[in-house]
Amino acid sequence: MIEVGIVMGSNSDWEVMQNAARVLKDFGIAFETRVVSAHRTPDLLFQYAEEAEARGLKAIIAGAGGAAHLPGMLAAKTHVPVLGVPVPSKYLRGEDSLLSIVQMPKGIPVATFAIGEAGAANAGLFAIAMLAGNNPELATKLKAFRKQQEATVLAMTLPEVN
Ligand code: RP5
Repeated sequence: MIEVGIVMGSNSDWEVMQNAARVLKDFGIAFETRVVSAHRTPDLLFQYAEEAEARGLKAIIAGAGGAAHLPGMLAAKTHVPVLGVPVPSKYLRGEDSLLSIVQMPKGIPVATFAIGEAGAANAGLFAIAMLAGNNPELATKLKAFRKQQEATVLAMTLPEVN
């Protein structure tokens, strides 16, 4: 059963959002990817959000750029947790996306991540952490991932100064 939905406002967001998909795939999570535009396909947005809980989704990772209403509107229409990823925009480098996603009114939360690739990857990891609460095997994988990161940093060296 699909546990996580990854949605984005345009296929132009894929370069960033594929980082969430990559993380979920590496951890063996069943996920789906969809283009759902808040402004251009609002009916589809409502349908996706309204069906999410009954379809068994445990989290929705939503990425959008510019006037990024997709995560907030999804959150308005479903109780499934929404993880918002600000996609870098052409003119304002994603600061518009970030502010559009993070400044939700009290009562309708969207967990907001960093602009771009790191945000997409971290949204994937955050969804995994949510699922790991009920899945000991997944929790073990997450701990191993953290240990691997730790080992990588501990093995880092710096050049000598001549
Ligand atoms: C937003 O507008 C999308 O999320 C995308 O980041 C941005 C540009 O969309 P395209 O013009 O590339 O389709 O809705």
